[in-house]
Amino acid sequence: MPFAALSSQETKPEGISRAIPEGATPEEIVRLSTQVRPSYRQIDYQQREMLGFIHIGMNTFTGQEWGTGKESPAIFNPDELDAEEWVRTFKEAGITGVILVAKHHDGFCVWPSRYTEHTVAHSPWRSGKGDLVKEVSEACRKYGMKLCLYLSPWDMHESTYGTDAYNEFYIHQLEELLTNYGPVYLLWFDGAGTQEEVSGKNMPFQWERIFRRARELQPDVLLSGNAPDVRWVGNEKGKGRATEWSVQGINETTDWFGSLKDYDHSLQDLGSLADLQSKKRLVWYPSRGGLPLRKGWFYHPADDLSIKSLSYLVDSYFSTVGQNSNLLPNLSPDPSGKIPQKDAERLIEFGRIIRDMKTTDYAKGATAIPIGGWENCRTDALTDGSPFTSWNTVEGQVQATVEIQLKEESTFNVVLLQENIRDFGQRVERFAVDAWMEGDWKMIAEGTTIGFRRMLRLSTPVTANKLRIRFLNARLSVSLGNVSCFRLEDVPEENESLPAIALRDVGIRVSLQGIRGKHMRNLTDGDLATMWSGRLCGEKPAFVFTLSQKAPFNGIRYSPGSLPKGHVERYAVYASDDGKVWGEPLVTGRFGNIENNPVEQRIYLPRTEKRFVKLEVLKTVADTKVIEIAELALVND
Ligand code: FUL
Repeated sequence: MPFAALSSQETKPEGISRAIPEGATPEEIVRLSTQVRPSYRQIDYQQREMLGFIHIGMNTFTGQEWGTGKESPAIFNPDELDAEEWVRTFKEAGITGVILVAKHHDGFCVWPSRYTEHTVAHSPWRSGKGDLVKEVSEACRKYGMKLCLYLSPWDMHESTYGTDAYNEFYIHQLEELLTNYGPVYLLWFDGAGTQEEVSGKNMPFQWERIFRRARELQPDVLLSGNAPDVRWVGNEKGKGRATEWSVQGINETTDWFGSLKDYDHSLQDLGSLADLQSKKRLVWYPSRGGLPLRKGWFYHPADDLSIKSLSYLVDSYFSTVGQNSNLLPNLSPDPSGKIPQKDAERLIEFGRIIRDMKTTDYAKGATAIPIGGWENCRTDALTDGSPFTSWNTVEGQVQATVEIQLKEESTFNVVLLQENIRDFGQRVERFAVDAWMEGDWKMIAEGTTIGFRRMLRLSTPVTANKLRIRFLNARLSVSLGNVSCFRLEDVPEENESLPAIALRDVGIRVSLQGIRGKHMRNLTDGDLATMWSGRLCGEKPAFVFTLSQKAPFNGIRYSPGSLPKGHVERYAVYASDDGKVWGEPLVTGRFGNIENNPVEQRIYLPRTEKRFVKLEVLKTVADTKVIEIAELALVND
């Protein structure tokens, strides 16, 4: 798919947003929503489909997903790190840019920031002379890849975090990143910890000032995350929405918004008319979904056997990229700095499957025949591969049909539809696709929104020489920019994730203390599909493992349930010989990022031999009383 040549437009159009006047009727809101447009940055970004993520930092060396800010830079030493190898891996996978975590929530900087001691300059890596942002930026330049940087707003190490002064500190760091390493394509302002409930601090972020400074230094930079250009799709599983609007409603009055109020990223109907009616402003705000190839974002050896399968990656591609979103696959270098070979191979193979799919567009050069209400019907506009040459219907005409006469009979299993978002915004609300088979039209797919890109993956390949697209409803009028047909190869179904392995040859009973619960068997039956649910009701709520005999163990595995917030967040683990005297905890900790990425968690314990083990719940996500657990196991592995 060719990128829109920005230079051919001569100017770089900024986006268009619209205020919703008080008392606006649904018709007025619909009309206003069709006037909203993406900026040139967003158009470029939406065309890119995917950017690669790289997470390496303190957590790589401590086995955590979120650190504490108290880690010592002395543990950071990825001595075999080769940034070119990382960048080449993404490039081979067909990805055009890399997002490097320059600073994660623990505050450790992988470049030698002048504003804190908590950096690579105080680590043994490259004898304290290393600069990972520089190495990655040079590798990106060499391979023609876009450099993107993640500067976590939440900083657990910096003492000014929670005060006005932190804005200064944060802007200084941003200035370092935007002035020393060449063009930065995207800045990532992660939302985690910017809320008081999570970080324990009410940080008065001056978002507008932060964003304006970034743009002053680099006018082309995209602001993603807790920021106005690109939003979070609402999960970290690489899952998109079947109905995905890039036109979104917000309650903020500025276009430089950081934290959004009254905006729930997890809702399925974001951008629907019902949702827009409760909002004050309409903005172009496309989504993106992250996808760690492993369970978490950072490398943990225990996850070596549970890398996402090829079919999972391909499904995620269609769920996000195929549904008007973008996908960000993540690689996790190990403590040596190398990307584990299996992870690299998996990503490259996934990229090959997608690239091969796109090599032949069976609709390229086909003839399009308008039926009902269309304007600008240049015959090749819909099948020239570009979404920016398009047909549209007259205002008020929200139904229309187009027939696509392929050059020859072809077999395909993916149909790509694109609206011309640059010139018409997003409009289509419902459509169906038919193929001419055995002398008749047969419906092969249907859907709601299209937006920049909607890919319909058919369950079985279709052989036809004619397609028909019926637009059944739209906001004000229909616009269509491109139709393509592809053939996706069969992707083997596989699932490598292992069920939790409990202690062998030792009977273990789990009992509850200060918790009321149902379906105890579901907690330990080895089946992730059956849930235990319970309610915290007493002081020091805990799960107690009683072993039939004293036995060695070195960890606890915990697979959270499916309730959005019903997860354990902070814990302490105790061991005892008699189940009465518990002493000091073996460990205390936090399941970092469990709310947004509720995958199996692992508590590492010093190898211990006792008969009783207690997992005390110190805090749940959002302090909820109700929790749900798929599996809980004491392990020795
Ligand atoms: C989240 C963070 O909390 C995770 O650790 C990770 O960096 C992910 C990309 O964003 O919000």
